[in-house]
Amino acid sequence: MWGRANRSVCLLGQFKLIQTMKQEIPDRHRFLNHQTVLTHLQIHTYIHVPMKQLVSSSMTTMSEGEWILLDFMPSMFGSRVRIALEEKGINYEYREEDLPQKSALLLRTNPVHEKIPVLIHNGQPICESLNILEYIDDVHSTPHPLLPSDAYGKARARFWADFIDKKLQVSGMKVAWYKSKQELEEGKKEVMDCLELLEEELGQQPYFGGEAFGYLDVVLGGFCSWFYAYEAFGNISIGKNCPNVMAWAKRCMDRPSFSKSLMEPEKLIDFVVNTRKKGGLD
Ligand SMILES: N[C@@H](CCC(=O)N[C@@H](CS)C(=O)NCC(=O)O)C(=O)O
Repeated sequence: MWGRANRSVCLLGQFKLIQTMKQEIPDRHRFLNHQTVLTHLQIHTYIHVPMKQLVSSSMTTMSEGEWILLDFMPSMFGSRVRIALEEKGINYEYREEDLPQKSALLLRTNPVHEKIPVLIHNGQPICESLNILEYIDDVHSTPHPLLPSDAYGKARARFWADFIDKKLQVSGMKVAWYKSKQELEEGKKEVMDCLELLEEELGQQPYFGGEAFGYLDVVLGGFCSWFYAYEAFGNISIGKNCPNVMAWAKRCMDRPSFSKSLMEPEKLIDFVVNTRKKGGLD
């Protein structure tokens, strides 16, 4: 069976509201063939484009076409992909997944993890949100690249992105989905520790990369509405110890790419309250 091993870090995976039998993935071969067929089709299309035109418009050609996002609205991982697509001005089709009953398309396009977000560009699936952000940046460098152009800047941005996913996200899960008072207390402390480190990294700059909005702003941007949920459930004030991070979040949330992409904080808090109730946590 595919994807059994990697199910620990997920938004809803902590408590299964509805236990559904996971489907076997009998059609992994079909998935691979599907990719192969598309590749052949694309090659076929390309050889009919005159070489001069192909070279001059190669950047545009790569980013054009059909973009489909398999997603789940409260997800910080999905949110960051939506923000990136909006920042780049890419039109895409949003498809909300029912996570307890994942679509056949999700299971087929992400057979390893069976998780959202999956971005499907011209039939080719890209999985894992950080990987998706880099793909978007690679094929659509306009209006400006998200990742810094220098090697050190890139390495630093990727380090903090990894920290956000391995530390902040995991600690935040404890605050939102705690099963005991002890877990909540632990989560609160860890969230604040993580944010204090990010406060130092941000310093007085408007954005993590400096004056310009970039990659790390997108990565952490997916958490902006969750900050309010952490405050509500943890009874903490992020702005008290991390005023720059909170001001950064507000600055980002004023951007159209954020208002179009993020679930509003009040709705997200309602979602957590209701899901906790349904899951018997409260
Ligand atoms: N590392 C992944 C994490 C994605 C993830 O955890 N997605 C969750 C929703 S937030 C999911 O699809 N969970 C379904 C499951 O675990 O069954 C990424 O960055 O894309």
